[in-house]
Amino acid sequence: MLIKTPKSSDLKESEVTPENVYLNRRDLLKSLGFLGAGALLANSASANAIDWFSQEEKVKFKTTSLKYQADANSNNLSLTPESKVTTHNNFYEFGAQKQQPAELSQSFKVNPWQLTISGECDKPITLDYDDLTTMFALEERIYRLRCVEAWSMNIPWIGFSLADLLKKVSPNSSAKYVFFETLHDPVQMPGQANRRLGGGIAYPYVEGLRIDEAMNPLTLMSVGLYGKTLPPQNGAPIRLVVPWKYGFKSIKSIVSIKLVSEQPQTTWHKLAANEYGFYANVNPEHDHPRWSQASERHITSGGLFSRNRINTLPFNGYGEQVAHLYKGMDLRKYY
Ligand SMILES: Nc1nc2c(c(=O)[nH]1)N[C@H]1C(S)=C(S)[C@@H](COP(=O)(O)O)O[C@H]1N2
Ligand SMILES: [Mo]
Repeated sequence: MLIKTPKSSDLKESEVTPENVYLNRRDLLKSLGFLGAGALLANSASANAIDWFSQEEKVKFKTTSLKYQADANSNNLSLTPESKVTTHNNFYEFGAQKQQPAELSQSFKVNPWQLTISGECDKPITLDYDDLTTMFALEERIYRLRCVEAWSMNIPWIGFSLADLLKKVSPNSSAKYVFFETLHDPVQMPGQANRRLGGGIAYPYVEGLRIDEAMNPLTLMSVGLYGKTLPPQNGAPIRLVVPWKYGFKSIKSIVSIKLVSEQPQTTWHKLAANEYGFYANVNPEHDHPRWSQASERHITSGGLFSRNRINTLPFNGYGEQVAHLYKGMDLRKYY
């Protein structure tokens, strides 16, 4: 990583680094207060930033291939290319801009890892890193992912049903909801240490589902995508994928799953209850207060900014499998 005033003989950084990466680094430095109007990185704080970046470039995160069976579950959209799935992310723990998670998460440590399943159940367990990919038969599921910001992708995930995991701990009759927590580690997750970088949300990131939503066969615990273990920016080593809900429900890098009796607090709802509900079912008829949810920019192959606008489907196209969960509920009230 070169940040210096170029001599005319030197290559400019913009000539050796892809533009999106280059711009992104500048944005990050700016957001950390390192890039002023004139002087570039002349003090010791900025020297640390340089160390941090060169460190980060030495440690490249490695994915390994996973054995899985393909599931019948498919849809008629083409896949979003892997290069987009892994570079356009929302993972505020590693920065609130789309390219930052891929940039700033590459030295994230996922092994050892512990995932505890506890609360209202008879047999709580803690899974280690190896358990995550060996305890259950892995399946490939191609699911649409619809972000509340009105962009979408179509992603080949690998994982197992959350229901299989929950059955292992024998939930008791008080288990009405499931509460999920992301790792809290400000040393590894710069967005948790820096409010500006982390988008001003409270950490750890938390999410929740009603127990019947959690037990629905579509609800996936994902450990991989595109035939390999998850890269950190997509939520390694294990994340939730709930395809009929807005993407923010699909919490990443989970360390705790707790069966609880009351509806739990969730990160985005806490931040802006009028904009983000607990249910967050994809619903083209219920607009976000600041924008329409009737259509979405579907991210496909082509240049980074080549996107198709498609109509958003109720329950993101999974109504047949999940609409019955909400029978009799006013989905405008329970948004
Ligand atoms: N811990 C955590 N989980 C998270 C987020 C986050 O910022 N932190 N962002 C959510 C949002 S808004 C979306 S759209 C999806 C994006 O998943 P992807 O980056 O794998 O496409 O992750 C969700 N899970
Ligand atoms: Mo999102």
